[in-house]
Amino acid sequence: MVSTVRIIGAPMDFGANRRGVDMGPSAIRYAGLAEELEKAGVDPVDVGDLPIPRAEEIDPENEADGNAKFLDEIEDVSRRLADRVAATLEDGEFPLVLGGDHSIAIGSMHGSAREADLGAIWFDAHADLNTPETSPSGNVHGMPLGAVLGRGSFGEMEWAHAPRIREESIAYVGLRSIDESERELVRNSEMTAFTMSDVDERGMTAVVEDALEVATDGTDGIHVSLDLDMVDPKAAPGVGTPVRGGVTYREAHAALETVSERHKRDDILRSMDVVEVNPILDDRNETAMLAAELTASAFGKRIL
Ligand code: B3U
Ligand code: MN
Ligand code: MN
Repeated sequence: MVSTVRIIGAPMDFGANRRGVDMGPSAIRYAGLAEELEKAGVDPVDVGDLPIPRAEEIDPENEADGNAKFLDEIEDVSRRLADRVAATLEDGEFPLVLGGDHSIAIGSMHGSAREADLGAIWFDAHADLNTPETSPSGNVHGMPLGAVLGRGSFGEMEWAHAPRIREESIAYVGLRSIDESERELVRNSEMTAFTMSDVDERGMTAVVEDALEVATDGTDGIHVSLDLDMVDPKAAPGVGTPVRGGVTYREAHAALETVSERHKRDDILRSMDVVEVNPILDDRNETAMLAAELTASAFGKRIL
């Protein structure tokens, strides 16, 4: 089992509709991520942030890049992030990527799937399966799964299609906000979707155990993508796009603890990203603290 966790900051907000998530990596570090990981028994090594231009420095013309805003900038960051993640795995360390908006998952998943058949658990209120053709907003943070699954037309970023990620190896947990057009995409896909109704009916632990079955079946390992907006805004107010009716603080911990229990048994975790923390909207860094704590739970931190 990999014991060194390489923390890679990806302070990118080009994919989101609000400024602020670019400060996510700083806030999560300040909230004590490294200390939390040490409590979980792993060895964190922080390699700092990927250099990312500020939105203010970019020609506003670039924003309107067809129906995918800032696609050129996101393409460049994704390529560099994918290389970093792949190099981390080659060095025998675990890539933990801090966002940033959820478009960073394009780079982290692509890098993680270069040398492995990769399953994924997508903890999120949203399905993030749009493409430039279907997106109602043009925000690429609503499209990362579309990009890595090779759907739609991503132009220069078509390289992001990761053939070693199969739809049937992806499970959503926490869904509750899906665009009208996206609903059919999810229904017609091979992915497994556990919505908030499933969490209500069956409890978080059972749901995540099933999601783990989906993601580990026939794969070499899994990517965990943790969008903090999975959590209810009462416990995680500092996110780019809060959606009421999310999971509680306890359920969120149970979810990540269930991942780590399985990891302890079968060494399944390969890469992870923690995204959409927006310190501008947060309440005394509470959401960043939760992000740090949940990450530690994923790596095995327990109460006793
Ligand atoms: N599905 C919408 C909204 C959205 C997706 N992800 C977030 N928001 N964070 C869209 O714009 O694609
Ligand atoms: Mn998301
Ligand atoms: Mn989301």
